[in-house]
Amino acid sequence: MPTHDLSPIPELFVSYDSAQKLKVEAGELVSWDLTPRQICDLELLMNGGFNPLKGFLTEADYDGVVENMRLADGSLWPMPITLDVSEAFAEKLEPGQDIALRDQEGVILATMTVTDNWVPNKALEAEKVFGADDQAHPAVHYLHNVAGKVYLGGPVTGIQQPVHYDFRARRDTPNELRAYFRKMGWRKVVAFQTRNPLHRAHQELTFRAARESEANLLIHPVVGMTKPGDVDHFTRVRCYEAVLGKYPASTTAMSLLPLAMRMAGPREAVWHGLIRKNYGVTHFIVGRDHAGPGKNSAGEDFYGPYDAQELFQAHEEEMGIAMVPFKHMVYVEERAQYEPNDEILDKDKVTILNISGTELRRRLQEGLEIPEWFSFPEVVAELRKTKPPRGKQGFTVFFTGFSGSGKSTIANAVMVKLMEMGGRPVTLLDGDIVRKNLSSELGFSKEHRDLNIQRIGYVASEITKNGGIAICAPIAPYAATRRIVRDAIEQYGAFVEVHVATSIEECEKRDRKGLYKLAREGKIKEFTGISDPYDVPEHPELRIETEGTDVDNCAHQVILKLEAMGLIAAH
Ligand code: PPS
Repeated sequence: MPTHDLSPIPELFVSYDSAQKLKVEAGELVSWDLTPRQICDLELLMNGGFNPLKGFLTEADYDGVVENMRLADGSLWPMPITLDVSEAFAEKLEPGQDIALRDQEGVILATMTVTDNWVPNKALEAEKVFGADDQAHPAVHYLHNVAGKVYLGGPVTGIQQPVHYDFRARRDTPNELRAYFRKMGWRKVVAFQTRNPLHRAHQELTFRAARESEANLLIHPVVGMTKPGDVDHFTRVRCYEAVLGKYPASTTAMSLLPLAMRMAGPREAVWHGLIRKNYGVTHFIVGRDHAGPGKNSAGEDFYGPYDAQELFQAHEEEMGIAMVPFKHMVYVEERAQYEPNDEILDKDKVTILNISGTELRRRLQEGLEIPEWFSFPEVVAELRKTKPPRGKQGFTVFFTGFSGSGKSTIANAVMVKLMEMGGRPVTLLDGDIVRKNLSSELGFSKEHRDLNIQRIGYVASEITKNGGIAICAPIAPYAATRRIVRDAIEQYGAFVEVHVATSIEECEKRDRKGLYKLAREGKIKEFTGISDPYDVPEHPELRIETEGTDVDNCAHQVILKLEAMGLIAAH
């Protein structure tokens, strides 16, 4: 049994007076504007959540962590915490140079002495840390498409915490939670990590876990970054607050963890355990498929269901935090209570009820009943507020295909049909319109095309978030960029990718704008399909063959798809 040492752990902050002085001096330094994920990592580095790390990993530490989950000095650490930057930024730096780390508004949060500056082997990192170099894994996708090419390592000096305006009273540093446990006399604390709303089964299992370990309970949800598509943390925290009142008085606390998850399954479980240990926790609940990223590109799970529990258990002693395996709880109708599935001996005589995550999302999307045995009415009401039925949510239809494939014509027809139906505002972001109004300075290099598509994605995601319909019709030749746009939009509503699959031969034959002729003559460079690549979408929601089909019929196929997806009411 781990001893419960609640003395303060080291932080990376300097004193208030030194911070004021350092902040002025840091104004002169070369500065790096942190990404949202780096801000999360920096917060936990500075406040001791990532103890024993003293900064972003050096190359030697990184190599050890990737290879065998150990820092160069042999300490257990499963996750590379790296400062990824662009090549252009890295080139400017001298070895040993101090840089300022700023948040997205330009506030200096810390300085860092750059001792290491290297180009990582990302494919190897993906294989070792996430189990496969497969971009269906959100962290592998991030690694290859969002993270910079170069990593910087070195010690960090903390000036101030990132500012949070939301739920301030619910945010604690490791030392604040340690002090709270000391004050309350909580000698054993079991933590529950979550990125989802809590329903009755979770309340049952967490309380049982605490009772069985004779411990107090800490609900410790992640509010940094979770899996794309998760319920936003504002909604979740309101849900958690409603559930908190269902536990017996003074047995349970809740605190928000500003962690950027990686969904790395087994390694993530060990990482979560080490972080909780820093927060002064003695026991940690690990469930089936803990921090699982979903299916890989072959449609199989990335990790086995108990891999996380096994890896955690193998390091439990060294970590100094005990694992409480998560029991799969189901509702037994006859006894009107939740019971662990593997402890029900009379399964043939009772009715076992369960609603899966997918089924819950379906019921919310379609505005169907969610029974009281499954969740608390307050939680359901919160979820319904943020997730109205699909027919009332915003969405984006994203056409992609060669120039002259018919994207704009079909998009226009779809827009008119949707406007005729009414109900939600419709905006058309056609390739040419965007290039005139949003991207007039851009050309057709890969970099410029990516910027163009990201701008379209940004506008479409804002429209979707606010309940409108965005219809986009750019060429969007790169699969990775389309994926980034999809992830951004799916946080708020559906993303319907429509591949207008007109062949390049047909487009060239039609040559409506005379551009193909110019491209063949070499007068237009980097022309998609002629002298520039196009990644054919592998799994679009809809593929339209336009050859031999009139526009009306093509547009009708899109409308039928939208109806089938529950996005518009059937007529
Ligand atoms: S991209 O790749 O998504 O940013 O392209 P997009 O913004 O949709 O712009 C494509 C329109 O610009 C014209 N055009 C070219 N297309 C492809 N390659 C090159 N080099 C090029 N130069 C100009 C072309 O008319 C496209 O319009 P559409 O509506 O697709 O025919």
